[in-house]
Amino acid sequence: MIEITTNSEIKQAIFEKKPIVALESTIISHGLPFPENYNTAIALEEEVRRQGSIPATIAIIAGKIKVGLEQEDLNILSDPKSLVEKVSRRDIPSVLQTRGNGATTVAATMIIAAKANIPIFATGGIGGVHKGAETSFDISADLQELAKTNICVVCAGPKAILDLNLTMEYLETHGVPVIGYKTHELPAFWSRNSGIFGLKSYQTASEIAEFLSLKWKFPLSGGVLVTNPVPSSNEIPEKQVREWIIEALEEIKLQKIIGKEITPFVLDYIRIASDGKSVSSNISLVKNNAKLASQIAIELNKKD
Ligand code: PSU
Ligand code: MN
Repeated sequence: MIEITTNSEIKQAIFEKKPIVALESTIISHGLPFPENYNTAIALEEEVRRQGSIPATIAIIAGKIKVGLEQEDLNILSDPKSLVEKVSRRDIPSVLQTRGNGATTVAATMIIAAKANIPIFATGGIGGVHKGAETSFDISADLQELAKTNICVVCAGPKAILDLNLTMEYLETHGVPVIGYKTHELPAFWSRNSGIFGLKSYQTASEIAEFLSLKWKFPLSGGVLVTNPVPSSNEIPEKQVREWIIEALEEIKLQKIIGKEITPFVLDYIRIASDGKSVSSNISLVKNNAKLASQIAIELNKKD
């Protein structure tokens, strides 16, 4: 087996059975611009601690799978000059082989968190079924991972650039529960509304922890998606985002952008189109998710 490198704080937290929250790194290297990406990575760890859990940011650094990063690792991941690959499930062996640096997506972070026995994970927005997937077949590996890996992913909904209805259908087919925190309506990343209703809704972290505990105790394998709407003060209304998304998707066709480059390109396009508003919104929602994830980790820790 290939060893996972945990820092002393995470080792001790695992030993003492303290609540831990996994955090991903694609958002640092490919989701946010510099220097906001570095500041956000630090702020997320602080937010997890403030609520009482220990943060474990996950990445591959110089070919080592790391759970819990050092300052120097965060410097590498956030510096646009370092060559950091976007690493999903299929890319893990090649970054190990080249001893490269890899920023892990939701899918890859789930895999590593599960191996490290960390069941709660916070991100911004998950990948999903892209618009036009009936011809492009572009469906994020995040969804397959949710289908099979026992991790609770706390997010602000699937990224609004996706086909949200098809994403929900896909999750239903694969038996992935989607929980709304204080909402029955699926949140849409930068926006609180999507027009898609019918989520199982809970008001407290403790009820969510109970749901997780029952699912895994049964045991039913697979992930759970907790969706937590972006705070109202940093929301971009759905109507406003729609135009930018249409433009961005036309641009990817023109520039023939494909595969794993699509999501980072669209996020960056919308950053420029929104005059940075999408970045403040993204930072706010991911912090909000780190907070809820920390509370869920504490509650889950109380269960046997
Ligand atoms: N959340 C954010 N920003 C991001 C991501 C999530 O706020 O950049 C990343 C996650 O790592 C997710 C990835 O797994 O985007 C989805 O990429 P793709 O659509 O290529 O699967
Ligand atoms: Mn894709």
